Amino acid sequence: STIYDQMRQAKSEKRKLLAILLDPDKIVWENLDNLISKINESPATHVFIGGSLVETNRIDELIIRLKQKSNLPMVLFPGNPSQISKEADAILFLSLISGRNSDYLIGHQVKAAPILKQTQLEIISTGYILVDGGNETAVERVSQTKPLDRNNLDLVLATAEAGEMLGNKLIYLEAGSGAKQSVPLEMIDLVSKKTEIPLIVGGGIVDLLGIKNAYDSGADVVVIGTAFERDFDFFEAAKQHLIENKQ
Ligand code: 1GP
Repeated sequence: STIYDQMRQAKSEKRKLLAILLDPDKIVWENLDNLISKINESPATHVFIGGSLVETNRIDELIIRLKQKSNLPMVLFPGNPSQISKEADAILFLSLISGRNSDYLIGHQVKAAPILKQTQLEIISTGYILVDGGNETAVERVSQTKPLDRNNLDLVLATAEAGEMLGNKLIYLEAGSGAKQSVPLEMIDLVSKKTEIPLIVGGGIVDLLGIKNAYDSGADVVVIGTAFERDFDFFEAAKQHLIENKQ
């Protein structure tokens, strides 16, 4: 079955999914084997690969190395068509539906389509919604779009509903990598209740409690980038943190 079918299945069984986001530019190559072991020891169910701007031309090599030692699905999460790699398993085919920059709504997708036709990649159409996380993040800067107001639940909901009606298979609520504030829990709750398709949430989630709260509010997939990038023992440390909180 496809990666998307597995996501649908997980959602229907209320099994929560966790993606580790790797920015190919931030890979310390000498340390890659260690990074992969830490991913394998973590509760991650998916690896997402990409970034708003990626300069390295070593994405293929990165994915080949990852696949040698990890069985997790490798999913591209590209900021632009140059980040397509045939070595991955699937691609989040994103449209930045919170913004009104036509390049990120349809322009890059038109450029990507003939390239994707030459690959076996599973294409997963994704309505990508940028929500204000309290600071200007790379997505906002690079896409030159304004995030949606984090208090405007109606607008975020209508955007997600439109994405679903347009045929998107996933909705991704994004506060931006390194966001000060992650996506509001009541927003996750509302969107998850009013749409049927799996919901991905990411940006600014830095501890296990943040992950748990997102799941409890209705996220099907949580994405962790910065917190893991800063500390490969994040998932160990996060578990510890939760135990300390209980005592
Ligand atoms: C960014 O949602 C992801 O696209 C992850 O964000 O780096 O803040 O975890 P963080």
